[in-house]
Amino acid sequence: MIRTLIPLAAVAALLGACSNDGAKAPAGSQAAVVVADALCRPTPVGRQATGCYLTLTSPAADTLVSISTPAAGRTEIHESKIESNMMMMRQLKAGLPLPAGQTVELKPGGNHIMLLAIEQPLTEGQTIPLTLNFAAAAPVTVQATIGQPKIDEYGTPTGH
Ligand SMILES: [Cu+2]
Repeated sequence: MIRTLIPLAAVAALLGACSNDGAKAPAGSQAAVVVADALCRPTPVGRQATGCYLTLTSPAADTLVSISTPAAGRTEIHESKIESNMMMMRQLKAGLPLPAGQTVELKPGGNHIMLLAIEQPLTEGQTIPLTLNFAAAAPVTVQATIGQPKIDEYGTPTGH
């Protein structure tokens, strides 16, 4: 097992070295996590919770540990799983791992940010700030649009 892993690790190191040659990363500067396409669903009538989706690309291995926003009393990072035909959500208490250089997608039916204890209903077209806190990188604040995602929990296009 170890014998087969060593050559793979060597190849990975070479590939890593190659891609680093082209990147302009001045020594001492901490590269920021890139956050894109932040979207939160409107709060359903009478509900104080909703889900948010976005993509994260961290240049170095890191962990999304928490989210802060004035729009919600509490936030959690959730995973979704279909169990016995039911969509179940569970909190990722240790945060969401971000492998180096990989785009991690938070989307309906997958990992997502849960806003809880929302006092002011979130309505379509509004924007709210989301601050993402990481284990190593500096926090990043993005403006999330309130709207319906293009796919539902089961990956079916919603027509939005
Ligand atoms: Cu959830």
